[in-house]
Amino acid sequence: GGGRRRVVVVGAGLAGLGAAQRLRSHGSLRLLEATARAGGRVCTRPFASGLAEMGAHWIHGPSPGNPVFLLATHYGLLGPKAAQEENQQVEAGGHPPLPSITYGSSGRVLSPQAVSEAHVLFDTLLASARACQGAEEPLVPSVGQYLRAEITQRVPALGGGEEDARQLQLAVLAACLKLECCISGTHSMDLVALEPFGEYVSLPGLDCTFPGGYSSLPDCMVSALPEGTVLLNKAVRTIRWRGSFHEEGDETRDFPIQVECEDGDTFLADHVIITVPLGFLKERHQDFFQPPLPEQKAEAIRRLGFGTNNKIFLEFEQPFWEPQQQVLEAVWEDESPLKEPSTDLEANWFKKLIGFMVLQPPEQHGHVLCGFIAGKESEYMETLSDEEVLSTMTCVLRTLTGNLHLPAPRSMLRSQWHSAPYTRGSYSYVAVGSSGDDIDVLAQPLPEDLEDPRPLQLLFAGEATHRTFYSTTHGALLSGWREAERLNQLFDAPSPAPQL
Ligand code: 6YU
Repeated sequence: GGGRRRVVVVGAGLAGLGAAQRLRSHGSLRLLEATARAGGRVCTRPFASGLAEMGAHWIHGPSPGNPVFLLATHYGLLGPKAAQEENQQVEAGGHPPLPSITYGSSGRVLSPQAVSEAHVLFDTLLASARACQGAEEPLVPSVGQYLRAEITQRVPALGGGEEDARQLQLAVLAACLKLECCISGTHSMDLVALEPFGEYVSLPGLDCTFPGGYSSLPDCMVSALPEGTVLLNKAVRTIRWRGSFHEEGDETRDFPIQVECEDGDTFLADHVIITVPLGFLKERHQDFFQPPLPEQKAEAIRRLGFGTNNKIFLEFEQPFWEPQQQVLEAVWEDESPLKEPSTDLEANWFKKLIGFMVLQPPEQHGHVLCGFIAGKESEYMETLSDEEVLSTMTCVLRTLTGNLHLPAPRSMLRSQWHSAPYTRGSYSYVAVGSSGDDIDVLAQPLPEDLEDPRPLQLLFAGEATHRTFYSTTHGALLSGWREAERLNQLFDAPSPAPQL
């Protein structure tokens, strides 16, 4: 039975907490978390007069097929609007249509009609990129190359063939590509593989947020676990597996695994569920596992993509936007998807910023904008001081609004996911040179063969192990449940006859 088996879960994000929640052998369960809090990439911080989501922002597709939506509803964490049936049926494809205004780099508001024309074209091209799934041999390897080829074909007709209008269309399309980089968590769409792009599944429902912060969900999950299950500030250094380890003074019980922490503590186990981010695995997998992982698994870790998307929160004394505006989009008018992007990060990093979302409602948050920026420019931003980021953002907003006297924000807060030693980026994507099969390989337990005398020593969960919901909180949660269920089945199975 499962009662005598010792299970260690590494990482207390939604995958680790989900696994702990579902395991039916709580007596000997330990959840080791490197940082001082549970939640991982779900991380709510106080900011201005409200809250700032440093990581996950929305429930993508809040509908009955979404386990995060169901769990949040069960704990009573969602607002009345999210609970409405019609809200759950909207097919928004992940992008709620919010009232927006688009600023150009010449300091003017761009024609909503021109902007919307480019958006409609981009959405059409993106949908056709998704439809390349299963294509025998896609003509180009990446989503970026595919989109550029399609845009190139349409250049003569763009903007009705008039030169200035055409350039504006191209500039808006360049901004659309940057937004797509944020969504995919990548530096460039040229890094995102075309053929598997359509494997990602969007659930129905109008994306919603947590009124009390996304962290209210992992907080509830921790509270529901037996006291003492989660150990914080317990960073795992090495997982020794395929071994034979004993507690001091007890030679009768033999464990295949020893988990060694940075502080010298060790935990013996029969099974370890590893939920550390792919970014951490990419950097550390070679010495994190002793013996090292089999080559096929190491290859999947190297090949799959893990990039950076960060947020910059700005608090203002007074709003400079109209109350109905919810999105302020930024377009650099001389850009085009058909031109090479600048590589001078120091001079141009801020141009990767896609614009800002207005945090709602202002009565709760104050006058707060949330900017998004992905890729190498985002990683460069992480190396700057708070003062430098704040003054650059002030310049950007003055340029875009054409108001050189726009007051500087009162305060600033930004995420730094690439520098975070236990994350090393934001979320995973299927990179050029990899496929959905790599996700499945990453998810395979070791040893997988249930006939092995000590099967399922290492189990792998986390958003990057979910083939259709990677990069999301529901993908993370489902992956944790999946691995818990795998162990539950092993525990429930009749033990093989002892071999004599
Ligand atoms: C979502 C959203 N969202 C924005 C930003 C980020 C992410 N996501 P965790 O990292 O949580 O847990 C692992 C733990 O392990 C952690 O606590 C570590 O400290 C610990 N650890 C590491 N090493 C250790 C060691 N050695 N020892 C012990 N412990 C160790 N998801 O649903 N809605 O709005 C966003 C967003 C800025 C950074 C997001 C969003 C992603 C989720 O946050 C993320 O997947 C899960 O929280 C991960 O949970 P976990 O348990 O796996 O790891 C076509 C197509 C395209 C595909 N993409 C489209 C979808 C768009 C995704 N959108 C995201 C958007 C935002 C804004």
